[in-house]
Amino acid sequence: MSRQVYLNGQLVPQEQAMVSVFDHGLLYGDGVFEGIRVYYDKVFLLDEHIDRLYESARAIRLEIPISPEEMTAAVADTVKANGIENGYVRLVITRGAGALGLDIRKTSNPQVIIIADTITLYPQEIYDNGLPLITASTIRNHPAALSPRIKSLNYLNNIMAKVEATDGGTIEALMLNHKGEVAECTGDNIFIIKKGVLMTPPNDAGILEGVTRYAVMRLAEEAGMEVREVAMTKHDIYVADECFLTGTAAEVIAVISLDGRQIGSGKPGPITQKLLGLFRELTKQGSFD
Ligand code: PXG
Repeated sequence: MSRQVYLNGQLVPQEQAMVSVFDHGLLYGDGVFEGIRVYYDKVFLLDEHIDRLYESARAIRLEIPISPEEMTAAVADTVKANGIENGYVRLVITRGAGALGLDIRKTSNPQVIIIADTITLYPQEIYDNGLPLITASTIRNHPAALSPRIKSLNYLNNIMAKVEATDGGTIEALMLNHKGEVAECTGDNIFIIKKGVLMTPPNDAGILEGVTRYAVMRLAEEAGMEVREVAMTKHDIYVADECFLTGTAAEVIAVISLDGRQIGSGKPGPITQKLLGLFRELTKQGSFD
């Protein structure tokens, strides 16, 4: 089905939604993006995604030519124009076309792109049985090289780790940071449960601060659980009672093994399933307020 794509203030048929081959988004991966879900006609946790988009842009000195309020309205218009009740929204902001060189002062016209489409979900089998993880040899970007907190168009680091996952016969890979600590997966954050306490690596472990991560931490707290952001190593995962991933596409997915070593019972655990249930309730609401 042909989509209406938002491009710089206008909805155009997807065949006409084009950017220049001189765009620094293409030439250098110079830009930022967001991936957001639409559930039951509502764009899920849109404010949180918009905040992260503008923070990512600020971090790379990219000025988005429209305000967050205008972006919010443009997302709603694009979702409506495409009749998406349950689906996916991709926001992309590129640096714009420029000279063949790295100098951002020689670029102009950042491109603002919003795509609304349906989404291919992970097979139900993964939710029922959980996911085996492998550890990628590719580590997460060093924070002093390119902060993992920026959701930039430069995803090669994660793509290389994802290749390791698929080569290893699974769909996600654990990425360690430059200190050998657990960071996150290629497109998902990671959590463990030990003696009823929910734990996840902190920001300074070199992670993208996932919106789903935030939602699950908040839901767990509201349900009376203790939640801690702590540095962890693979050892903590091996000895955890439960382990799961969070992400826009994944929602909440149980992890049943790491590098062939069984975690907990080797099946999706009860707290993981409870949190998935609470998360799915939240998707009906659309936001916390
Ligand atoms: N870590 C990384 C490195 C990510 O890219 C997450 C964690 C989870 O964050 P959210 O906010 O989604 O809970 C991500 C998110 C895509 C795509 O199309 C990628 C993500 C999200 C949506 C779509 O590749 N990554």
